[in-house]
Amino acid sequence: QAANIGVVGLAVMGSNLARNLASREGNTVAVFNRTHAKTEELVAEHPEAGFVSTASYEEFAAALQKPRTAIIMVKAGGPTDAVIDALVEVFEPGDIIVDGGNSLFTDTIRREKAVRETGINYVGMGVSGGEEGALLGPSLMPGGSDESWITLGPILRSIAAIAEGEPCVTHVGHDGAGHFVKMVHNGIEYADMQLIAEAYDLIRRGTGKSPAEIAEVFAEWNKGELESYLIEITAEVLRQVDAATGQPLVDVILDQAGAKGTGAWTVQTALSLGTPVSGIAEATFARSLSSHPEQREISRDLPGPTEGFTAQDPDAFIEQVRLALYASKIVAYSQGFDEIRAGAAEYDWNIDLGKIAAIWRGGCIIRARFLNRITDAYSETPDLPVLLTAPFFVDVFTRAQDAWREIVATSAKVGIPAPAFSSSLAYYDGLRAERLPAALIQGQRDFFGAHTYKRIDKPGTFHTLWSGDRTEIEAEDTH
Ligand code: NBP
Repeated sequence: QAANIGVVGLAVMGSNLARNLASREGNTVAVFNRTHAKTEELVAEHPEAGFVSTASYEEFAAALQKPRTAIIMVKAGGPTDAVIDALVEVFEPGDIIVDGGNSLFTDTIRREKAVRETGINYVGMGVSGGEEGALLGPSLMPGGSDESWITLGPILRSIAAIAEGEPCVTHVGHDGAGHFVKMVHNGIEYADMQLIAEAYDLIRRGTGKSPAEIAEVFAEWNKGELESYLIEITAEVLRQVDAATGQPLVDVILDQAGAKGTGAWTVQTALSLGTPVSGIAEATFARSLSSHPEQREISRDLPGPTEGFTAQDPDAFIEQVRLALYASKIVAYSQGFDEIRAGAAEYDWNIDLGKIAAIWRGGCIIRARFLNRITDAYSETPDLPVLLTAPFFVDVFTRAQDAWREIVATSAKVGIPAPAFSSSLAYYDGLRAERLPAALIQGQRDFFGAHTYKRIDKPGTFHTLWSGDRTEIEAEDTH
């Protein structure tokens, strides 16, 4: 029986995605894994899936209907290149190769270009939702050509998560657009997690509540405007008791956060695009800081504030933290969407930002109620230059204003690190400022490097003769 779709790479993500595909009406799924025993194991464990088992790339290609469509789910980097090279050998023009791994978008741009020359379509696709998402419904962010979307669209729609009746998938844009958007998704995820962690830390230190009690706070928050998967699982984690010690699990987990690199990619890319994703950067660096025990050890006795901290009115304090979290979260998402906007301009992708927020409402890690507001904001003003200026968000900032400032001030005063809260507020105030001290920086740059400056009162580019008589001359624009 010919298969209409194939999966290469049957580790946890690939086998779950293959099972998801097989469970949908009309799909027959061919499967292949470099180590054939894994293919046999999967096929034996899931007879209901009706998999077509293949033992070589040739057999895999022969099992697929034309145009052949294969989704690769292997380790990013060299392994993905190896599989692409093998598939290009056995596929024909018009066939479609989809990379569902966590590839860096610039690799995807390179691969798309190379594969396109053979006449085969290449699609880089971001997949979010982890193992469970892959099995039950992920959020899917495919890039690639319009032609491949015609074949892929219906298949992907059938396996994606559903949010408010809509499948969480859209054709994001050409070549690397899908992996770019997935990368920023992960960056936003870093920021969101860090903000939640800071909120937890402030509440714990400020009120002395136990993790189980704070779990109730998060569970309560999850019923309101902060409702999201990450808030929900935070309550679950805080509630968990360690079987071995009887302690809250969060107290026996080593406080050194790991990272697989997508946060760093988001920040590195933002730096080259000149997009200030300060919340994502702080979140990424906060993980790095936590992971240097030797530096933390030697720094433990550095001077800090003399007085301890207890919130006078714990309930009021918790509400302030909630508002600060919401306002900072809006900043983080606004920054992430700014990076997507800048990436789309740089790489010539036509990305519908409102649609991106819509496909993140289900399946993925940052799924949240408030993503609807982002979709609304972009449908009202598709070319909105700064997402957080949309009326709905302005209302939140109006409400959260005092609490946000109070929490950032308190954290600084009492010595509780809240880098994502405070950098989000600084970004917000930077945007609001009528005049920025950037003018002084331009003056300094002109002083030591003759980098020139522009004036507010007339066009042109100017330089002051700092080491001469300090008169101003018109100069060539050197930025
Ligand atoms: P892994 O990332 O652990 O990759 C294991 C798979 O890669 C196995 O099937 C392995 O085959 C295959 N492979 C390797 Br390694 N080198 C190969 C080569 N040279 N040729 C052919 N196959 C090769 O699997 P995963 O955790 O299922 O993730 C798959 C992809 O999905 C990754 O890119 C990951 O970043 C991405 N992703 C993961 C998640 C998640 O939550 N885990 C979420 C979203 C995306 P073998 O059996 O022969 O060794």
